[in-house]
Amino acid sequence: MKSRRVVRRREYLGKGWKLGTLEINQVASTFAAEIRGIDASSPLSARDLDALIGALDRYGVVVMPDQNLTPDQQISVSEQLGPLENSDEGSPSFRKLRENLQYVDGRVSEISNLAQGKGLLEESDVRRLFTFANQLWHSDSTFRPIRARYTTLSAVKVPESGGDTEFADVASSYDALSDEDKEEIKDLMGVHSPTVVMEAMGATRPDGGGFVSEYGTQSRPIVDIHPGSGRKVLNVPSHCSHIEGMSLPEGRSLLTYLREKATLPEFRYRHVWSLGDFVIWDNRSTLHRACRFKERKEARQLVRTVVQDA
Ligand SMILES: O=C(O)CCC(=O)C(=O)O
Repeated sequence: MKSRRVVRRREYLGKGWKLGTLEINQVASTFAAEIRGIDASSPLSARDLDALIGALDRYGVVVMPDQNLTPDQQISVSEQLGPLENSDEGSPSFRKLRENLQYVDGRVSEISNLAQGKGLLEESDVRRLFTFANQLWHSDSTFRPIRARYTTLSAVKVPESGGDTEFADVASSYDALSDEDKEEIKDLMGVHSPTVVMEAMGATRPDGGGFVSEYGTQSRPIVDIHPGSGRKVLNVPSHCSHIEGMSLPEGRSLLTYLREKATLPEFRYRHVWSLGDFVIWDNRSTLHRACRFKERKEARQLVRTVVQDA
């Protein structure tokens, strides 16, 4: 087997890079890459895994077209990246809401508007809430004690139009902040909770009550350092409800300002799904959101795993 040094040797192809056996083409101005030459349906060699993690450190979002993974294959490749979040071990009420639509294994879930993989969800189905809540910029599971390192999505059904996923590069957007802004936020801690997003959507539980976080809240730095790239990143997802030591309005005013800076159009990549696409993103260096589509008319089904930052 070739050494790690050989894997890391990069060859410029004119439009992209060849890294080991992988061909890597950046697809947005500051981040996000399409990777070819990898077969995610079989166990990745140490070399490909190393190159994939290197690409995630560098590009934040990695798109692998034409993979057509089964849920079991998706679980296997995800587990090569780290331990998986398991909805069977999540909080009981969110687990109920998130109830897997088709899969019984808690390591895999669906982003889907299909009931049991068949007809569209009833208009009153509470699971539709996730379709709406995911339209706010976020980073996965920052409100849980163990946040998400990577999320993977595999496209099983895609609508005729809309339903894209948009990503923002929060390392480059941090770099673009003024020195004054960087100084102001350098030591701040944000407080994360799942309920703030439900409140922002005006959502109530089926019984009409409000949402309560069974995870409590999590304090996380507003400016974090990405361990893979060493770059500073802006950690301001919509689940960040307020800032420690600031009044609610003052903290929310600053968070709104920073979220706008974090998601400026020049730091975005919009992924238009094709059947069989397999996309992995690093939640520590990106924000993401789902884009609207005609969810009362068309089916959209993406299979999802979450690799814990553990
Ligand atoms: O449905 C999408 O496009 C995004 C899904 C999402 O927000 C998530 O998996 O956390």
